[in-house]
Amino acid sequence: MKKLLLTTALMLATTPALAAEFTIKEVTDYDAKKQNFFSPDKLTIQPGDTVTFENAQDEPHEVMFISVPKGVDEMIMSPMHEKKGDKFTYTFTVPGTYKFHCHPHEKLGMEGTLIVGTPSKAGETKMMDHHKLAKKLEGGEAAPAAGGNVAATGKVVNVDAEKHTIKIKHDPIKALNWPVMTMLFTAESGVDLSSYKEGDAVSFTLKPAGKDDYTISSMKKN
Ligand SMILES: [Cu+2]
Repeated sequence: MKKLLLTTALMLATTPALAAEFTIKEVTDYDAKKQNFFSPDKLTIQPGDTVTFENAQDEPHEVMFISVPKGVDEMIMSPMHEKKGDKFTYTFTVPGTYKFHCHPHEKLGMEGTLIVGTPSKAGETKMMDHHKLAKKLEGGEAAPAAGGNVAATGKVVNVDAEKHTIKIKHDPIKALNWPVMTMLFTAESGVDLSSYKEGDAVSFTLKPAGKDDYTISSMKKN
């Protein structure tokens, strides 16, 4: 056995490394502290390796590379992953540091880092103007930066009045670049959730709460 291991080690040392394949899952977990995340959100691979981004459930996610090594001359971006199992595969050849996020969940902190070979040093990466590109692809107007409150509509999925949380399948929210998503929101203490139930059509206001979060500051039935 020892001899076999040694032989294998020698083979690895003398033959070029085979390209490896990795998977990063796009996860929505309403019980997690951060509801939308990449798993893993940090990964180191070698040049020539392939990464598949795969949706773990039927919630929409979309991978966009926002910062890449200067030698990369194309936009690395997946189509919208609407369904469980939707995936996007890319082979990384240029060494350095790559940062990516999920476009719909950008403002909710769904992001990750990929190192190919060795990390980039300061000044060796460039930002990708993905918002301009997304605008082109969607053929619409760029959404205004969401500095303040945002009006939204949707349908109630379920309510936990005691915890002050409500799960809503919201309509597209242009101001945040959000497609239809089912999301768990916390309501401010002044919002009484006890009168809402599954299936209610609602209008509500989202208020920025910290870097990656929004709370419901007002709500009414339609
Ligand atoms: Cu996402």
